[in-house]
Amino acid sequence: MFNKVLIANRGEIAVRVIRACRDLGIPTVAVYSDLDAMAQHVRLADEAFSIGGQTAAESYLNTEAILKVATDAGVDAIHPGYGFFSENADFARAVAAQGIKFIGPPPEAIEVMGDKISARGAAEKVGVNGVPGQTEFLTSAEEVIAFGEEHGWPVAIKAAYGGGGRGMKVVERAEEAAEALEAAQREATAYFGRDECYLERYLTNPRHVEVQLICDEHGNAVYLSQRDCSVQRRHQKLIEEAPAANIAPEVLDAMGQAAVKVAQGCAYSNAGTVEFLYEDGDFYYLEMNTRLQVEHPVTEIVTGYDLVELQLRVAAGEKLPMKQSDVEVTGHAIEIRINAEDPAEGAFVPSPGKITKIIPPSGYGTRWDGGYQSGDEISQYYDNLVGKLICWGDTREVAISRTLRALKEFVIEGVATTIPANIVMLEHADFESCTHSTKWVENSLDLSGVKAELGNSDFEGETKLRKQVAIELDGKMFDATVWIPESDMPGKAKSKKKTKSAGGSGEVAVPMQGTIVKLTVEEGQTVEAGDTVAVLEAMKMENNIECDTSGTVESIRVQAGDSVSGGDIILVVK
Ligand code: MV4
Repeated sequence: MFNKVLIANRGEIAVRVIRACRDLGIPTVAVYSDLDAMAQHVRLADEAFSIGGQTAAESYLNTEAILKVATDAGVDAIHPGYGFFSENADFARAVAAQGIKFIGPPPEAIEVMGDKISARGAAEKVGVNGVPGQTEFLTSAEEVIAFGEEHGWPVAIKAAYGGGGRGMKVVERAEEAAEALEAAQREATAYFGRDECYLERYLTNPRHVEVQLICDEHGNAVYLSQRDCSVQRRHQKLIEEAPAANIAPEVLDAMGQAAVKVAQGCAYSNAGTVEFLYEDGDFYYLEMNTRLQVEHPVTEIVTGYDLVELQLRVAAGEKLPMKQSDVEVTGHAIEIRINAEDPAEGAFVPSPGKITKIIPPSGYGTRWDGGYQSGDEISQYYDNLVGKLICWGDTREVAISRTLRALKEFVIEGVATTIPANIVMLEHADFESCTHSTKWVENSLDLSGVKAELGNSDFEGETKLRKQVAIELDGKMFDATVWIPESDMPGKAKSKKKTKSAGGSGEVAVPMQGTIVKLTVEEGQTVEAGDTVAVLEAMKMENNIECDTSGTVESIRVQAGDSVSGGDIILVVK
């Protein structure tokens, strides 16, 4: 086993890996950006080293700085967590070149699965079917039209080097082909630096079912149940569960075996997940994620295996401790991703800021995997995940009611969270009957009236702090939520972080950190209040930035591809 492990990550996943190492008696080394000097993963690790910087690119994506810490601290392995360097073959190779073990799959397997066309090829090679589609790069809109006429509409244009739904465009009919291809290529270039795309038939109402794998370096692979991750919005998963409900056991078993074949076909080792779309009794291979996933805890709960421990053991050269026939699935587990976002009737507006108080629920069948404690800051520079609530029960029904109990107990103050929306989802009959699909949240769930109590005022004026207070009325205690302007709080300076595109000033500011994908106006052009002037990629989605004054575009201060911070003025209308 390893002598010392560096965790090249932050937040809840860094905390999760540190704890697993500690369970095994392995000392840990954390790295941190300037913003994370006081973060929970830093407090928890045995040693912690600054790598400087604020943005991900300056810190958790700084190979040189991380490798220097690894060498200085004398670690013999690096765990990448998820995101950041977890699926980066170059980083995995750079780590290996220092004589340090990368806790993840071989770089060759990361590469095969990183390119979605070769990933399709890897499945085809072992007889696993993807959605009917192309294995070559798409070159023209005419090809899209020919494919649609042959296989039927709609057709999906996907970025070959993409993932997470970015760069995917759905084409309903021939007339849309040219524009959709242009948009897909533009998005692919903005996110992944390459514009190659390919085609697939588009399934209109699928469920997202994925198979967890663990593979050792001796050719053994087992699948550990499945997860249903169909409750998502704009490719952001909101709720995940294990096992996948409402699917015939033979189908699930075939899916598990297909996943094992895909992994063995590319000499895979360590933890990985094979994603499928499931529709009308059939499943189709989609892609393989070559990392530990956010939602791994639901699998741990129903199978009884600690996935991070298994990752460490197989990376250290140990054989898998189990065979496929040893794996049993018990009960049902549900994970809720709790994000610092105001549900805002379905808009899900980021709500970064200081968590003034957090008391996660506990009790039987309740697990909290978090990355923050009271007083910690959710920074606009990183993702909004506060942590994950995982609840389990003997049956799916029990798991649902326990999750609801726990969510209603959750105390979190200072930032708005997705909890009110999570409650609506779990109480919904479609979720209960497991008849929802990946389209459910966006197309049929009604979130009107669902928002952070009294609203997140961050974009309206002064920042207000949410506070929970107890009120006694007639000898009975009631909980109440109040929002107090920050300037009224004792010892609080007026918030400086607020900047807004002030009505009438003509200065258009972006509401959050991100990348300018496109400018839709030119200098000298006449605009009306409410017109879209730019497209900002932030929080993994494209957001239209509007001007709030009518007039002429006087100056444009950014160009496509620029990174911007929340509050930056990108354009002036006079
Ligand atoms: C699809 C699809 C339907 N048909 N491919 C989105 C993310 C990326 N992993 C693949 N995605 C999809 N690919 C075909 N041919 C529907 C989706 C999709 C989706 C997939 C999984 C989970 C949520 C989703 C939400 C919308 C679309």
